[in-house]
Order: sequence, then structure tokens, then C-alpha cells
Amino acid sequence: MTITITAFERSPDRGRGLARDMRVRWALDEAGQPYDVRLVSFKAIKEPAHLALQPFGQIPTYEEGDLALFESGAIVLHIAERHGGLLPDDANARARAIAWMFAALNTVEPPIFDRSLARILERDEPWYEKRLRSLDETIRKRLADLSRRLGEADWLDGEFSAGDLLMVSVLLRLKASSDMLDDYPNLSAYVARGEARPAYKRAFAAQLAVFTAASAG
Ligand code: GTB
Repeated sequence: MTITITAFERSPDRGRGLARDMRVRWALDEAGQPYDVRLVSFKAIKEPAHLALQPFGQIPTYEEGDLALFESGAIVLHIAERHGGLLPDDANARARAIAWMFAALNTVEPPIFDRSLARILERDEPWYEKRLRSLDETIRKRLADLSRRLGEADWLDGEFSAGDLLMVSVLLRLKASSDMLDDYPNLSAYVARGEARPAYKRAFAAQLAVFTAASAG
């Protein structure tokens, strides 16, 4: 059955792979699943046809036969559960990998996301510097804890999993706008290992091609 995801026809990140379709593309590539992409505009994502798929008017979405999904984490989990390579077979190891997926999205991503939004939307506010310091402090605490847990391991819990895929995706967002990761060489190396995976490279090239084509057109 054909899988179709949605992505921005013109991503504001100019093809740097920061929008959340990237993590879904990466998961599909890790799982060896071909997929189609329906490119959408910022206007179209707020219209009824898209809102029926994604109630908050966002990308990405995922359609496969009569299944329609939203939320990048739920989509990655669905892909990981249906196909090999992203979740361990052992039930306890699988549960731990899923815990890392939630940790990436619920514990590590929020302050990183808030920081990038603050840098765009709150720069002129009188409290901006204070807010940025507070977010940076939270992020550094998360990075220190994550760095300590990762230690010298390649991945967070044994083999590469969907937990690593989401954690690396989240850390890449930070790397794009800050040098904070540099203070944690094992995390920098962890992110580099993720980026070096052939599936990551294919997914990155696919989203970059959208930007390149849009720029040429
Ligand atoms: N929790 C949802 C999920 O994980 O699927 C969040 C989805 C989401 O935030 N989607 C964003 C969106 O559609 C795109 S990814 N925003 C439009 C809107 O809300 O109206 C966030 C994003 C956008 C752009 C960049 N960038 O240019 O650097 C990075 C990340």
C-alpha cells in the first residue's frame, strides 16, 4: 500500500532538514519503505482538507490505505512497529526504546523548540535575554544528563532504535542554532553517527531536493 506523507512545499529552513517531516522520512528510509510526498503550502495546512488529517494544521501527516496519522512521534512509532530495524524484538528492550522516543519528544525537545521560537518571535521583548538564559540553562541540564547516560556507547540503549532517531533529530535542531552541543563531545559524536547513517542521508537529500526544486521554479 502506498505511503504518503506531507511536507512543506517551501520549508522555512531552506532544506536544512529541520522540519518534522525529516524524522518521518528518516524512519521510512530506515525501514526500507518507499513513500510519496504531498507538498503543502502554509495556507493549505489551515484548510479543511488538511485539518481533517491534522487537527492543528501542521505537517507532517501520514496516510497508508485507510489509515491517516498525525504527530511525528506517533508516525515514527507506527513505522517502527510495522517494520524491522527501529525497535528491538525483546519486549523490555522495546519498551525502553519507546521510553527514549518519549524522552526525546517530551523532555529534550520542548526547551530546544522554545529556544528556537524565542529567537524568532521574542527577540524584541524586554525579558528576552532573561528568557533565553533560562532556556539555555534547562537545555544544558538536559544535555548534561543525556551525555552522562550515553557515556561511551554508540546509541542510547543497545542497537540503534527509533529512540535514537528522534533524539538525534531533536539535537540536530539545537545544533542548527547553537554551539551548546560542542561542550558534550560524546553527544556531538552521537549526532554525527546518526547523520552518517545511509537512511538519514537519503532522507536529508530527499527533503533538500524539494527546496532546490522550489528555488529553481
Ligand atoms: N507535535 C507535532 C509533530 O510532532 O508532528 C508538531 C508538528 C509541527 O510543529 N509542525 C510544524 C508546522 O506544521 C512544522 S515542523 N508548523 C506550521 C504551523 O504550526 O502553522 C516545525 C518546524 C518548522 C520550521 C522549521 N524551520 O524552518 O527551521 C523547523 C521546524
